[in-house]
Amino acid sequence: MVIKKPNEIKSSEITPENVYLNRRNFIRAGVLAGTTLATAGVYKFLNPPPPKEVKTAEINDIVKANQTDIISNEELTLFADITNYNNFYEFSTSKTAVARAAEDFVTRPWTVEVGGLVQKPQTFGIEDLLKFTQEERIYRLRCVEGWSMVIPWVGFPLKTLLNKVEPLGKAKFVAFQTLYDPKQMQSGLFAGIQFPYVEGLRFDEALHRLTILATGLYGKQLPNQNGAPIRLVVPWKYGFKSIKSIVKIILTDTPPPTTWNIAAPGEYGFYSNVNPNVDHPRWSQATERRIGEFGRRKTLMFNGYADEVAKLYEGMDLKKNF
Ligand SMILES: Nc1nc2c(c(=O)[nH]1)N[C@H]1C(S)=C(S)[C@@H](COP(=O)(O)O)O[C@H]1N2
Ligand SMILES: [Mo]
Repeated sequence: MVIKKPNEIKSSEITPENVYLNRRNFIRAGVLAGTTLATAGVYKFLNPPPPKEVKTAEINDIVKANQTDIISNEELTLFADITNYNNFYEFSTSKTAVARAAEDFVTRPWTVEVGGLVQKPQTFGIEDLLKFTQEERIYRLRCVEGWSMVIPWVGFPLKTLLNKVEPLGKAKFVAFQTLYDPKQMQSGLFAGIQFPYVEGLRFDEALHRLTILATGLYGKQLPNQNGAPIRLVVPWKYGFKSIKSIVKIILTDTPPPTTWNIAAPGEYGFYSNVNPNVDHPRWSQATERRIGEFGRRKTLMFNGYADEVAKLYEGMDLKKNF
């Protein structure tokens, strides 16, 4: 397929809401024909809230180099799906409800504190971080729940930011934290996980070229439901490592706590690399449903990025370090 630069994508191509709606109706008809079950859960599934149309600023004026790094040549997931099927537990535990629940989330002013084991701790304003934004990266995002998308992120390597604060030699890990504002994030008390949401990477994973801080997608500034104004993307790991709406990045010498590991240590480890050979204790990880497709596809080792990242884990038992 031809990958277009963000400024070549017409809004009619990236918001094909009618296509999205028609497909939903098609699924609905198929399921109705195939079942007589009419539980409340099924009813809810068949009648998701209508997709929310997202209006967000173009990012073109701050994309300097405007280069596209095609790391997946598969068909892009529709903008309407990327922005209406989300995991963001602070706002809602229902994937189709996040877009509306996050509609009024305030992301300006916004700062990200970067510190810990560094020479020059610094707090960055979002305007400065947007200036680092350089390129579009087309990555697969694979959720631990067995679905995936192909998303044209706009962002910059995490390494760019880490270099600015001059990491000390003893830095071995990087800890990340999401904003937690219970006034704005109303699902927090009922979500069943601890907030603020925290995540972590080993330092070499954080410095890897595939690891980016995303400030946009499809050439537009990041929609609230996708983690505005800045979120991590680590494409070879399950989606929950890609922490949203970051306010703090701290370099440490010990492994940082991670939200899903705290919630269920037997189910979610520190590494959480996409691995079709290691099942989740309650379900297989061998296949996935690509959002927008029928049927399932085989999950690839490291989500298809093995050539670039397998060497980070040489000599490690990935069944133990899941
Ligand atoms: N703060 C925060 N970050 C989060 C989550 C969350 O609930 N809270 N969910 C994670 C999970 S499980 C996934 S699959 C991805 C989903 O990103 P998307 O909605 O942009 O596709 O965000 C991740 N980052
Ligand atoms: Mo996920």
